Amino acid sequence: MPENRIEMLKNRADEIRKLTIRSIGSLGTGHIGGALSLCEVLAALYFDVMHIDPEDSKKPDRDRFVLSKGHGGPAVYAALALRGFLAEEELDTLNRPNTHLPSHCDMRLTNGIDMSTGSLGQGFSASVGMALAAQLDQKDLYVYSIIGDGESQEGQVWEAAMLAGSRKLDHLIAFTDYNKMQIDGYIEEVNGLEPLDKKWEAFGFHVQSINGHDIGEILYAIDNAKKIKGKPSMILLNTIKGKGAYFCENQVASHNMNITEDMWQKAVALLEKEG
Ligand SMILES: Cc1ncc(C[n+]2csc(CCOP(=O)(O)OP(=O)(O)O)c2C)c(N)n1
Ligand SMILES: [Mg+2]
Repeated sequence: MPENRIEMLKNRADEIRKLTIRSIGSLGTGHIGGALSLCEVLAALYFDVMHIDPEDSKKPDRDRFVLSKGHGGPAVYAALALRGFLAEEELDTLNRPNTHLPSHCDMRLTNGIDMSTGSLGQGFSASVGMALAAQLDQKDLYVYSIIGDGESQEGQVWEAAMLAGSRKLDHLIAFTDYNKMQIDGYIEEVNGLEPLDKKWEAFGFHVQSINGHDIGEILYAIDNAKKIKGKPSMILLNTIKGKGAYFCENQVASHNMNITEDMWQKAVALLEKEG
């Protein structure tokens, strides 16, 4: 894989991360942990993989993206802004009155958002519906969908998975943001998911488990997923909740927390120094 392609995407992921810390930080509160675990996969999807066009954001044959764990919306807004779907200044309106950028994704409000999400489980069902519709219409588009590991404790996820496997939706490429934490604590302590790969396989998915912060592994896994015929794909992204923010990295408390001006500015400055 060309080195400069990976470097470009790493830089995009860094930009997404800094904008996300800034937008949630300047609001003073939000779901920062589960937004920061997404930065690399969003960079790969928005800046390499997906066929989308900011000039024609509703193009019927575009690839679809659903952030089923809708509370990670701010990271998607950062990606949309960098990709030209939104003005970067809009990020400063996050979750404020009359904003187009609510804390959770809303397709009625935000250019580039394909599905409203936030009620865990529903976004993945919608993704399966989109992939089924594309299959019936014989369209070649892909549906990319990200669920949370805590979200995977919702029964609805598995109903949708059963349909996707049974209908052989090979244009559905799903990801689990496997950051090992949910709102109430560690996944394994609340309601363990292991062996998660075997569960998805049993539902008819082709499964890969990778480092979710490694751009090269993400691109390789998506390429592999596209080669698989007759099965939907699940890519388990082993990630770190709160990745890159010194005040909450790998902490359960990162789920939804208060952030001072000092905290977010220092976090962004540290990332700039590293980068
Ligand atoms: C149906 C439903 N039940 C409960 C919630 C409240 N809730 C919001 S986030 C969350 C935890 C999700 O954990 P996970 O999917 O692991 O997200 P992440 O770790 O990526 O933040 C819960 C229970 C919700 N949004 N929807
Ligand atoms: Mg989680």
